[in-house]
Amino acid sequence: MYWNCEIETLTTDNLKGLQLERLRRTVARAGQSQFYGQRLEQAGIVPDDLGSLEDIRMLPFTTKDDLRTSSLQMLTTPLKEIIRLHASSGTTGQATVIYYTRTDIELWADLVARSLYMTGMRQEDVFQNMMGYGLFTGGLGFHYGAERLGALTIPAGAGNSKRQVQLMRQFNVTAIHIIPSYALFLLQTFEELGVDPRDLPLRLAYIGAEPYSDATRRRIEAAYGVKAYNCYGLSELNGPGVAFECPEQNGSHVWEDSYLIEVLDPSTLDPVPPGTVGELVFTNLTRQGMPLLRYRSRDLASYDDRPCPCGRSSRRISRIQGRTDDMIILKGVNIFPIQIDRVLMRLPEVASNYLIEMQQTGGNDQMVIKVEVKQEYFSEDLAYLKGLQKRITEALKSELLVTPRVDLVEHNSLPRTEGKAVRVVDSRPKA
Ligand code: ADP
Ligand code: K
Ligand code: ZN
Repeated sequence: MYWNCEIETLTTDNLKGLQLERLRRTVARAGQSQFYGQRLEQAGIVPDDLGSLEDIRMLPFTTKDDLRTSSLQMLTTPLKEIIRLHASSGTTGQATVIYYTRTDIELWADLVARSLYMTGMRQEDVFQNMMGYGLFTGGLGFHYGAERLGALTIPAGAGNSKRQVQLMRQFNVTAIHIIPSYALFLLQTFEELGVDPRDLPLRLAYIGAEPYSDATRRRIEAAYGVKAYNCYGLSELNGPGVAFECPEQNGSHVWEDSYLIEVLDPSTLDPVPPGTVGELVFTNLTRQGMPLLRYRSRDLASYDDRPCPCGRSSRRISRIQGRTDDMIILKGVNIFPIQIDRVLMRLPEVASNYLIEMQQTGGNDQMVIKVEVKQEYFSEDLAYLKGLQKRITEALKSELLVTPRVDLVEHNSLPRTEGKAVRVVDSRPKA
């Protein structure tokens, strides 16, 4: 049941003890880099000052901008010890680069293996990894983890939909790793090929890399006949496998023996209580080449410290509500795309894609949501379509508290990417 029983079921006190010991070691190690050497000296902190985990608040934060300008200066070892680099996808600007030693790669693979094992993957499984191989961590990160576990691993990569379906059939694939928006899109290829994914031996899907609602997860589970698990990670902290859902599907366990998590109010930077949404801030506890201290992820979620029936002691985080960068402000109301996802994906008439457009007309901001309608509902009956449009608008209004304009569009008419979905287009003039 557990990949690493001792670590996964530590008592809370022992887990905290381990974290404190590793935190001190990490601060000492980070201090050997030019970047943190200076930062820690400016702050006047030495590892022995950390008497408890709460003392982490004495340490300086690390931001995405720090990484953009100084990632080489964060290395604690000479380049000859570094064997790999990855970069973030660059979703919100210039990509950031992360360097790994051999030990870093091994520890990371072990965490991914631990995550997959937790959800029931075993050596007998055949695993198709449909994430982009390359600089993006979702490809190689999962690949090494699944191999570490011992599953037969197919490095399918992203895109090429027909081939994905063929591979699944040819090799009796039982587990897939796929971006959720792509999983919904791929259903159409299945349909074109006359294949029902529920007839395949598939039983597990790992979905993450972009925000999505539980309604999207349930759609994927129903259409593929699988249990779909949320996986969360970011390249800055290694990549996938920072937090992962257990079979209870009640939030994602953060691997706290390796990542120290803080959930902070993004404006005051004070810790928020369990259940309150805040910014996730992470500190590496085992990384060698490039340990990050208090990295501000800009991802928003809440945490839950109640015991989980699965017996693992690590705390759980909620679904990511969005990034601080993704927040849309409309008529003074804060909106995250996942709220729109939640409403739309619950409606049976709505197909798998939608686009949020921020427009300005006559000095007023307007949100236009283009919604793809399933073929069988896209009738020529105008009265029916008008009624549908009205129902969707009402459902969105009660969730968002402002009224968007809803445009119904034909199935498959909105732009697609093979990677993370682009949900928001802002065509307003820049202030
Ligand atoms: P980028 O920040 O450029 O997209 P990464 O490829 O490292 O770079 O992606 C990490 C980010 O992807 C996270 O910070 C988070 O915003 C998003 N992400 C990853 N997994 C999930 C998930 N399960 N749910 C929601 N968002 C996720
Ligand atoms: K095997
Ligand atoms: Zn659990």
